[in-house]
Amino acid sequence: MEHELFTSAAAPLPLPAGVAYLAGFALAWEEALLERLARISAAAPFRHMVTPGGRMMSVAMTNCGALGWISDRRGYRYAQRDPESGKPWPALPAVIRELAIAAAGEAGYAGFEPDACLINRYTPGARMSLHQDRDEHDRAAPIVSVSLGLPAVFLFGGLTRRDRPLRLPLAHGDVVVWGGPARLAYHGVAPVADGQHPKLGPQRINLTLRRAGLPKINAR
Ligand code: MD6
Ligand code: FE
Repeated sequence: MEHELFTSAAAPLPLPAGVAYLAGFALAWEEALLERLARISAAAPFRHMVTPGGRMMSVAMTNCGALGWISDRRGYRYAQRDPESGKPWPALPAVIRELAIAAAGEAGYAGFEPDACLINRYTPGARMSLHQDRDEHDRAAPIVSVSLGLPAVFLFGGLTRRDRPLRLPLAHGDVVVWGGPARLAYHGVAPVADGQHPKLGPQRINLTLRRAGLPKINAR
């Protein structure tokens, strides 16, 4: 895969084309984000979903926005309702939408309009194995990834599972935007190390904002 030097002074590594690392970009929204996260997780609590193969994920998840990403024995997909409650997901708060649009614009993706926000909660030891994000109907749109709480190492490889992943440390407030030629790159999160974050305690929260487009036909 091609590499280019990213322009941020804080970028720790050369990143694949299509990926932008915006160090601390979400810090200006921190207070509002934490308040909205508390409301969302009260309405749609974090839960450990099961993979189609039957394994319980170590990451706990919830969603806000018109569409939410879910996994169960039937597969991975976007759904308009929380399967636990049968209710629509909590609305995407304006501040989260605005943060995502600003970050996408900063990264060169004008006109981003997210319709899905997956919220991942990692406690120490939780991880996400290498995967591609392929459940979105709209793959022209980028993905905006906001990290809060404990630091983590984001792994990103290339377009095949065999490409050895780069290791990008992500801290509270960092934003990664991901699209174009990197849209289908394999990526994951290394096991989160023990620790305490002053605002969030022993957890890492990641928001991934996407334009999922129409839910798949089998969505409920
Ligand atoms: C996470 N993120 O950081 C997991 N996918 O918790 C993802 O899987 C992800 O952060 C696509 C683009 C950005 C991401
Ligand atoms: Fe992903």
